[in-house]
Amino acid sequence: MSEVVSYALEGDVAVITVDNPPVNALSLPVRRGLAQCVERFAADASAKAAVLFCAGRTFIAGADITEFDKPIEEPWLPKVVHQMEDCVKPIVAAIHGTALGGGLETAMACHYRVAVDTAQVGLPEVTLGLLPGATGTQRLPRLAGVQAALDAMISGKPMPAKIAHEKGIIDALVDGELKAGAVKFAKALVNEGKGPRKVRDIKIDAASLPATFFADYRKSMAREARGFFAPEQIVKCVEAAVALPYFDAVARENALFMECMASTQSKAQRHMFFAEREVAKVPDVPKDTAMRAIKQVAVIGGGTMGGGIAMNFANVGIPVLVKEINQEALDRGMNIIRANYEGTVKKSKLTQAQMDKCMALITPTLDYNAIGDADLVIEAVFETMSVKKEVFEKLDTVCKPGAILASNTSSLNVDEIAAFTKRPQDVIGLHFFAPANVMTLLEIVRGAKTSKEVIATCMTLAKTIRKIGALVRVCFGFVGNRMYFPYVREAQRMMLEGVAPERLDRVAHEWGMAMGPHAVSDLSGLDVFDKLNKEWKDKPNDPSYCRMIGVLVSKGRLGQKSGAGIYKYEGRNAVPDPEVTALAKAEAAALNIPQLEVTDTEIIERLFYAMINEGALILEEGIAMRPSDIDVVYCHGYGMPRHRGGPMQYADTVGLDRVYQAMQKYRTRYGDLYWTPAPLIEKLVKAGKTFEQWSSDRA
Ligand code: 3H9
Repeated sequence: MSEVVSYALEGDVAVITVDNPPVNALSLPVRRGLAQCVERFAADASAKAAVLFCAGRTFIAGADITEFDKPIEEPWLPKVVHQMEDCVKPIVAAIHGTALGGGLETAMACHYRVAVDTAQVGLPEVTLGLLPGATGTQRLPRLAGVQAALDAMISGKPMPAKIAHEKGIIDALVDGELKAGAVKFAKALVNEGKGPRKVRDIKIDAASLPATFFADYRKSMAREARGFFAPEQIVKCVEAAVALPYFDAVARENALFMECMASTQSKAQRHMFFAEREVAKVPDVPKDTAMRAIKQVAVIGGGTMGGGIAMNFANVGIPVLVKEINQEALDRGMNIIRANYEGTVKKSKLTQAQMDKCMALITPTLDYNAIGDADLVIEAVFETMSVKKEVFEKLDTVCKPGAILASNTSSLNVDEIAAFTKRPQDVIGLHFFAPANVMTLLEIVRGAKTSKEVIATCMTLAKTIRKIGALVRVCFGFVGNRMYFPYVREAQRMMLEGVAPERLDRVAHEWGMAMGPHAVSDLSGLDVFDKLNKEWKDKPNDPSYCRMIGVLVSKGRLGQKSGAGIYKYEGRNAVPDPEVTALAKAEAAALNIPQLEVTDTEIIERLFYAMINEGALILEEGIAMRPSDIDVVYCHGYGMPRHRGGPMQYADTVGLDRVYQAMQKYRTRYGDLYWTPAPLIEKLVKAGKTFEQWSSDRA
């Protein structure tokens, strides 16, 4: 028998147990083991029914994602699930933890399903650029109905066992010990003479679907699915479920699954799955590093950023003080927080009682001494070193020993900030992204002297407040903003060369960015960029560098907030402004910058290759630990679509040799200043390697 799947008898019930830590993924040995155990059960005259149970923390959490880059090895999952379904004696799936993807597909091939009420079930394949490829697209519509099945598969979100029970996916909820409950359920089947029941035999009531059902569904998912390949494939599978005989539809599912698996999108999304787990691992900070308890937080500065940061802690039940310099600013800040929560209540995403609980955890204060007991203080004040100095010198005097002193700086030198205190080991950067209560990224900036204890505490804290923490080192702009500057630089330069802002933004948006760079600049405030440029000590010696930002700011065009920036605004609607085009033309003439015919391909190359080159420099300097950490930063903090997998994965997809050649082309046109390929890129091109290979070579 297999090492990861075992067979035992409990009276006349066979218990087939999968034990493949950590999440019982359906690796080849599990599939083989399942096939063998089902065969043994079928042949075992003493067993009248079987229970499929999983050891450890969860039921099967899906196919083994690590196998998707390798050739398929038999028995492939669709074959195994049909073998189970065709068994002439009943099999009961006993679900705890998360039955996901291939896990739920296996459960749906069993004849009955029971679960503990803490379990969750779902088909999250879409998040990996895949579709449920082991008959899930055929079975879920039969059990839960076409609409509910599509909703589950297109969102990829798991549902609690109770809901799954209501929808008919689960037959019974088990109180108490699961295995015993499932065996009891199986025995009752035997006693009542109930045999196997095949989900595939359930008829889908096609006549009850409106004629426009699928067309309407496609429209309704268009926004969420923009640019992604898998959602449309899933809809096609469900159309097949409705229109075709079961096995024809399964063949269609299989063909569409293979297309997904071979796609660069799925490769990128699978890369993101592992990147998001890898990012939490810090080689020089062992897992058992002592951590500090964070029971009280204080935020210095109650502006939009400070307020958003405070909400993160209140949302998870951690009391937080918000300190401002005067009552007016404090009231304004608290009102913004309240309005934010009210908006969420209005959208029914929070109850009034939950909002009240959160608000009660946020205490406004004007008194520095009030924060003396805080375990973590996050400064979110003006982005100027002199202001940071004032705050950190004060924190050093009022905070208790052992308190973590964090700066929400988006670019400034954390070591310099740490030096304003006598406890640099306790100082760290916690860079939140606006809106801080929404964006999932937290860039955690370790200074030269930040202690491992403080790093470990902050990495764990990121998870506590439901963010993804990416650990980086000190440089101007850290990882995210430092790579964003060349991207904005190219967007700005192309404006001078005659590329209309709305065209450039459209091309970037079509590539997959949530918003184009000009629209983001206007949203963040052109003055913010202008100030950052002024704070940057090693700014490129180039008068054209982000020229239009300075010009527009000098004319009071600060972006959305002033009603005009790169665009003019009618409400929140950005409208192209001929005045800006004329200004850009005049500036270009003054700087002797020729007007160019720039293709869409060039727009993409210049925006993203400039970013990628900076990423390569960042890796060489050790500012980011891995290329995949950079990808996490970009997909979680900068609106890059998961189907691209982040800038470094995108570079690998395009091919570093192509990136390199394009850079050489721009180097010839613009000179060495911006377009000299990073030595790491040169090295990898010579070796014929990718960033990913470079990363795994070093691991
Ligand atoms: C599928 O099923 C396709 C089929 O339809 C068709 C086939 C023909 N494979 O997340 P965690 C690893 S597609 C391999 O930190 P948690 C993970 O990398 C699949 N490895 O734990 C990590 O490793 P490490 C559909 C996997 O408790 C460790 O397990 N299923 C897999 O926070 C712990 O993971 C999904 O998409 C896997 N499937 O969350 C579900 N899953 O320790 C994917 C996890 O070395 N999984 N690992 O860093 C999850 O959503 C979460 O892992 C889960 C547990 C909720 C289960």
